[in-house]
Amino acid sequence: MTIKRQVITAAHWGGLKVTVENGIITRSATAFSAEPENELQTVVAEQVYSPCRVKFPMIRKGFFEGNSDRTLRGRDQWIRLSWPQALDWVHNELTRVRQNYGAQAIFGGSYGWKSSGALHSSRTLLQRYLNLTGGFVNSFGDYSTAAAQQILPYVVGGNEVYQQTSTWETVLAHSEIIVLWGANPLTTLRNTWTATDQQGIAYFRQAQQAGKRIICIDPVRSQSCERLKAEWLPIHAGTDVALMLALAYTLAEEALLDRAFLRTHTQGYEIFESYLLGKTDNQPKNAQWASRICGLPASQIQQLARDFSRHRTLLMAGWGMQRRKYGEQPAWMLVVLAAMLGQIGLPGGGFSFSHVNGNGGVARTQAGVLGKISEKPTNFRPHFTAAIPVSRLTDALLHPHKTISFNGGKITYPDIKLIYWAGGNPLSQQHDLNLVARAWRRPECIIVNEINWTATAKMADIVLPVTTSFERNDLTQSGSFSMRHLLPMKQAVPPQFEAKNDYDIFLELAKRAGVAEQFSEGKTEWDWLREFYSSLQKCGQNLPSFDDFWRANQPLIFAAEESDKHWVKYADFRRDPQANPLNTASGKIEIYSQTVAAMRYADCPGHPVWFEPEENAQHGDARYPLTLVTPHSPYRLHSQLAQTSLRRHYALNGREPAWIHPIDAKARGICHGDVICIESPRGRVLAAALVTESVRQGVIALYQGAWYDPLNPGETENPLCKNGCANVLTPDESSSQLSQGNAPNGCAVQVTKFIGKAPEITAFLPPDGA
Ligand SMILES: Nc1nc2c(c(=O)[nH]1)N[C@H]1C(S)=C(S)[C@@H](COP(=O)(O)OP(=O)(O)OC[C@H]3O[C@@H](n4cnc5c(=O)[nH]c(N)nc54)[C@H](O)[C@@H]3O)O[C@H]1N2
Ligand SMILES: Nc1nc2c(c(=O)[nH]1)N[C@H]1C(S)=C(S)[C@@H](COP(=O)(O)OP(=O)(O)OC[C@H]3O[C@@H](n4cnc5c(=O)[nH]c(N)nc54)[C@H](O)[C@@H]3O)O[C@H]1N2
Ligand SMILES: [Mo]
Repeated sequence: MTIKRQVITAAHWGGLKVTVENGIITRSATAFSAEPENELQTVVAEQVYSPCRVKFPMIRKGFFEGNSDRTLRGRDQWIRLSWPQALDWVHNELTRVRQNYGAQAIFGGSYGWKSSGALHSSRTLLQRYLNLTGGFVNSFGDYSTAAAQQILPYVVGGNEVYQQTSTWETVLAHSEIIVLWGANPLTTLRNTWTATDQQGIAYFRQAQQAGKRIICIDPVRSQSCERLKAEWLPIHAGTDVALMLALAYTLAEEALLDRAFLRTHTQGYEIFESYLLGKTDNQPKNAQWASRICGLPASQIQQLARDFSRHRTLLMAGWGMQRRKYGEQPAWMLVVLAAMLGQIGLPGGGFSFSHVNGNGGVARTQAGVLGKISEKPTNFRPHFTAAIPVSRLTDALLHPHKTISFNGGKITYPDIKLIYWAGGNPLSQQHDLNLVARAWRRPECIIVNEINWTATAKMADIVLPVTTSFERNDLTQSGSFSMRHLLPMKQAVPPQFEAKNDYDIFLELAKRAGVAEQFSEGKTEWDWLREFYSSLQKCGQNLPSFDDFWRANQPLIFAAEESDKHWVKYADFRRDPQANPLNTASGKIEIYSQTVAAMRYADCPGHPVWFEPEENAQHGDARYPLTLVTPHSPYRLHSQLAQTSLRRHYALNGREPAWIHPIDAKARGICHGDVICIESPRGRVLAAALVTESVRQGVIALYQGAWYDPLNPGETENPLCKNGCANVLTPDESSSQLSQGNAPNGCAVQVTKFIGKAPEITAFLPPDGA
């Protein structure tokens, strides 16, 4: 007889219903009856039973034997340890490094998207443990929006990217034109930091059905462009600021700009206008000028400016175009363009940075905010704090004690001797991976808690096997702003092999360090979950008891008040800017910022400007005439789920697909499906040519998130990546001195047909001895 049960849980990709038959997961699907399809929800069983899993605590042979050759990382044998042995090793290494070099030598920044859950949050738990044992070097900021989140507070008083935006009800009622500016929401809304509610996808469909004009400005004809049957403006990668300036110029030239709004609600337009009209540099930023840069016809640019000004237009920005060198400029200039159009604060008009990520615009419900574990126990004050910008780790490893500029100040790098990572995959997700791999030879010890044998785990000295979220109990909310659901994350099956929860690993380590009581605050897993749940009850909601909620095995669904559905961002500011000033220096929208200007950064002056990308076809290295963009994939979350059968949706002849325009392919004798080699000044990867008119000529699109798979790592400086990992090609350069963000998009590459027998992909095989 089959014993069948269903449990409700959740992941970044939404609320899940998991079917367990005779103790084995057989199926997974959405937890809700009507929801946009999301294939990411269907592979829970494959995640849990993956051959990629780390089964036991493991130590690298050379490290175990005291061999100081760190080039062995990534190619050495592995030895199995018992849990007590492994925990002793980790404890002793941390103690040794702490005693010899102090807290500044321990890097616990551990950036990453881990799994959802209020309790089993790997990075937080790692940092809680490190705080209690003497402190560590942290990282700040993120890989997602580094440039935008630093510049926008100067411009509009908030970071915008992680803030609620005008509700969809107002968009559907009032917007006539929706511009997806470098945005692919039907893909990116499939995941959020907690659990996606996917509501935004449904709203985009409604906008399409309502016959709204949707325009995609993107070098790639994205999934959203295709499925929403939108107009595609195939802009050349990295040239958005030129297009925005030309739209602004046309508004000025044809007297279509809202001078009254600029006067009452903005600061510094005149200074910017001198630049726009070419008074400061003899280059009017007109449509003809921009056309040569961005590749769209001048007449189309001019017409677009007229259309925007004559219709209620909402400029919805994605984040890919700011994930690049000078990434502040497109974010800032988008706001300036919207200000000139004068529709900011009107329903359906203006700009937004969160409709396309995090399901912004889905009305806030009354749920309140769920409690969660903290990196600092109650009433605990850390002994030591230091942090570097998250994307500067490679630079810090290679150049200890170097001082860099950041946002008007200075930061000096520490000398890192030990890295502890839990919940990220830097050896696939950080940029210029061959350089990262070399930098990772610097520390004396690298410890990784992982579910799978990722490249990061393979590059470590000690690897501790961790449960998936389907092997433990937790809680999460869905919707970054709506808080629409509260989801029980119920254990579907017991921990596989010898995997442990991060919580229990750090509790064991805390015991060895004599701080277990502070780590757990005397609470069990259930005590924590009850406490988090009660934080919602305190928000005034009439919720069932925790036990009833848990037993019911159902999400709680919250609704928005009618009044909250009609919220328009900046409406109050628009109505009365004196009474409702923005949180900027002038209280207005800063087209020119005295504060930014005073930093005197050549790479981020006092108003938005066009910077010619350094790596480009006209002025760059003729050996690399194509431009690479690295969008997020519809069928994985970064490197997560790359090991599953979702691969069938995108792999071409078993390899990562690289989108290439037919003209570029033909010029290189490349046919659809051919194995190709993509090369940048930093490295080479193998991929398969997806010959398509859905990418602009001159641009190559390669999804981010492939598992780094170096051929003969440690033996050569720049090993070929067999598995098309885009970050072998991308530069480790920073966006600017203001944000010190990451800048992967827009690097220069060349593509050639690969001749001979292509090496097999081994990224998904566990290493020797494992
Ligand atoms: N070229 C290029 N590179 C990019 C980007 C790009 O656009 N282009 N995007 C950047 C962006 S926006 C981001 S956010 C980053 C993402 O970079 P990461 O967050 O580093 O990427 P993930 O693949 O999500 O890595 C999460 C890892 O955590 C592990 N994990 C999951 N759950 C748990 C857990 O409970 N415990 C532990 N210990 N581990 C767990 C997973 O197995 C996985 O290996 O990538 C950046 N990299
Ligand atoms: N399915 C899925 N969803 C995700 C993620 C995932 O990995 N998979 N990751 C999550 C995370 S952590 C983040 S930060 C967000 C990322 O969200 P985004 O940063 O918005 O996503 P991207 O795919 O990097 O970029 C969006 C679009 O910008 C285009 N683009 C790239 N360069 C340029 C340019 O120079 N100009 C213009 N106009 N367009 C350009 C790309 O082709 C792409 O279609 O998504 C989140 N959601
Ligand atoms: Mo991100």
